Amino acid sequence: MKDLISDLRTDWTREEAEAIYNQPFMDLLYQAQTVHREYFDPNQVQRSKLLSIKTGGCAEDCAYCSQSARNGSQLPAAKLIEVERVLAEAKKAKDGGATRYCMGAAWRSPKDRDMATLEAMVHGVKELGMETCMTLGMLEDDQVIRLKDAGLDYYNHNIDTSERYYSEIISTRTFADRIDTLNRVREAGIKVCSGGIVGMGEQQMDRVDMLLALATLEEHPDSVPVNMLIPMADTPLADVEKLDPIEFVRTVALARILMPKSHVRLSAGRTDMTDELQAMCFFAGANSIFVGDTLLTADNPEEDVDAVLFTKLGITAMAVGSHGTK
Ligand code: SAM
Ligand code: DTB
Ligand code: SF4
Repeated sequence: MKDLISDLRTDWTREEAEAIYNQPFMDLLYQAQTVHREYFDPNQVQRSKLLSIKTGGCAEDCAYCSQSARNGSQLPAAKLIEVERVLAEAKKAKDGGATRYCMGAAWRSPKDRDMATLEAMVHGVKELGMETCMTLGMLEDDQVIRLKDAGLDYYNHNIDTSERYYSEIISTRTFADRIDTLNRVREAGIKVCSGGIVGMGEQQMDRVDMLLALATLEEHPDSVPVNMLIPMADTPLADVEKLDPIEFVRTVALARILMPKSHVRLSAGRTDMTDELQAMCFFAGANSIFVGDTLLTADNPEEDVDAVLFTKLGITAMAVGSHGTK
């Protein structure tokens, strides 16, 4: 094993990333935990809450998603929900200990007629004292500026997989479209949340390349969600072979080592993970989760189940605005 001290590098090479990913598992975990401790308290985990503000009927064809109108699952298309409902839900989430509120919409991109409502949501959630995050699809320059001016702290926009595997998963937009939106968001001064999904039938090199793409952006994303695919009925990935959990932990560890100061989020898929697997992910450097019993459309562990896990592991909640310095 080489040098354990990790700087904020954006010039990682594929050879370096592959060597980190493929080293003996104990060396990988030790390196990840060592890097993690340089920037974070290893016993603190940040908690975000998700809300689907516009569900179903999406024009995109993402092969993993229950909300695409093109997938067989045909989740009915709902309208953008009311601001009051969002604020009532956000208040509950805050009372439950979440520090960041993430509002997600099943859109290719927002329509200009929706912007005023979105701005009001951001404004209202900020007034509750929570960090705000939205995930609305691709954004134009003027939309990014309006959201920034409304007080949006984070924008989630996942690259989902490697550039090589991307067209196997989505045909209605390109990897380059995703990177364009990420650049716009960063240039406007909104913090970037970007990660992807593993367990979609990709190769090991796709997992490595996905993280390499994020780690070689001009700046590392502030948050990197690593989602384990939740197989959705009637989607093209409904019956994909399950990923070996050790590969999942290796992916989390590589994210931590390449992007030492980012919040690495153990995102979708926790309902099917054992306590031991989640503990190993935290040891590998994951330090953020989604809380509450629902993600956007899928189940997530109940609050009391997470509370028991945190107690068992001696993990405490990270405060609002803790950005990777101990
Ligand atoms: N429509 C917007 C977009 O795609 O950018 C925002 C919402 S979308 C549901 C947000 C992210 O959730 C996706 O990019 C994907 O990474 C993740 N996701 C969606 N369905 C998932 C599933 N079945 N399993 C794991 N992650 C999933
Ligand atoms: C992210 O990376 N994962 C979240 C959030 N960003 C928007 C979404 C997970 C969705 C899981 C499937 C669902 O609930 O429909
Ligand atoms: Fe639409 Fe987002 Fe689902 Fe893709 S992931 S189908 S863009 S809601």
